[in-house]
Amino acid sequence: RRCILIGAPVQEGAGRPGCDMGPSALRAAGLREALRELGFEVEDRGNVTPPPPPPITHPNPAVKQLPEVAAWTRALAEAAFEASGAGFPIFLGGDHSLSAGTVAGVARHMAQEGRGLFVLWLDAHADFHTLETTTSGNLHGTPLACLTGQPGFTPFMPELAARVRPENVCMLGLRSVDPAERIALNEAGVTVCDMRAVDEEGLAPLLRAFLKRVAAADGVLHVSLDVDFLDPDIAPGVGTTVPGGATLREAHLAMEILHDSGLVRSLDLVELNPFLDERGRTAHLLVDLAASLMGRRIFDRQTRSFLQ
Ligand code: DIR
Ligand code: MN
Ligand code: MN
Ligand code: MN
Repeated sequence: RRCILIGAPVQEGAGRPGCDMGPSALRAAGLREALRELGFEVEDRGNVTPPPPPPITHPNPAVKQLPEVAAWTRALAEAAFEASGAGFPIFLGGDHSLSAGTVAGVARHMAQEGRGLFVLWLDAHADFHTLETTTSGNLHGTPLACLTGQPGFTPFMPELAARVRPENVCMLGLRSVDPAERIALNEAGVTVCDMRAVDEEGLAPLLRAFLKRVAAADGVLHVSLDVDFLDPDIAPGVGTTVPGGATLREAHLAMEILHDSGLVRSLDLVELNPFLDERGRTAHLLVDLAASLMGRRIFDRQTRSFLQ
């Protein structure tokens, strides 16, 4: 029952500055205290510092800050590998490019345990651009393509590319997908639950169907929570708001179901931009969602009953 907090003040992958303050805001909003209240021992390992950026350039001139992101993700993969052997790591972002590192590190640990890693990607966006297809050049739009082995990443991030099977990934909350991402996703075999699916079928059945697959494969789950998964009305502190996101209760319900599944082993909290937040409102919401994922509840439910 140990939680390990790892700060990842990465902002080089986002289009605007401010995500580097995310780890501080999450700490100030009481993440450690909320976890202690749930009975966890909390070990805060502080913020990761990246090694010097490697001398790499990409032929696509749109690509921004690839050396910096490569340095960050390499360091984070190492930190994630170590932490996932010692407890439940929570990675405090930082923009979403960091997940190329954290997920790769967790996947490496789980492979040693003989467990397949599944990933739940809660996001308005697919983050499925390759270094060739990105037009914004913001590398927070690429981590899931890197992790699932889409072409072109290996020369730049050899230790991170293709660490997760595309069939083991479920995206939930999508409502902003670029044309090149749509084409790649149709080929890749990733499970895609867009906001229309959430509206038509409900979040709980979609999530349960995925969790059943994780359990059936004896897998374990990493949750990557992008602030813009949430509706901007409840979570304004992010640089890439998209209207029509998850409601407060949908988000908590997802976390509550995930907790009851007993399958989650690690978590990213990413894209919080405290400069755009309203007096810590979004930071507090993320702390509350993390608490729900880690076991805060209204009343007890029969654990794992949904998996029967
Ligand atoms: C857009 C926005 N697809 C891009 N992406 C993200 O820039 O590639 N925004 N991830 O948060
Ligand atoms: Mn282990
Ligand atoms: Mn994202
Ligand atoms: Mn996003």
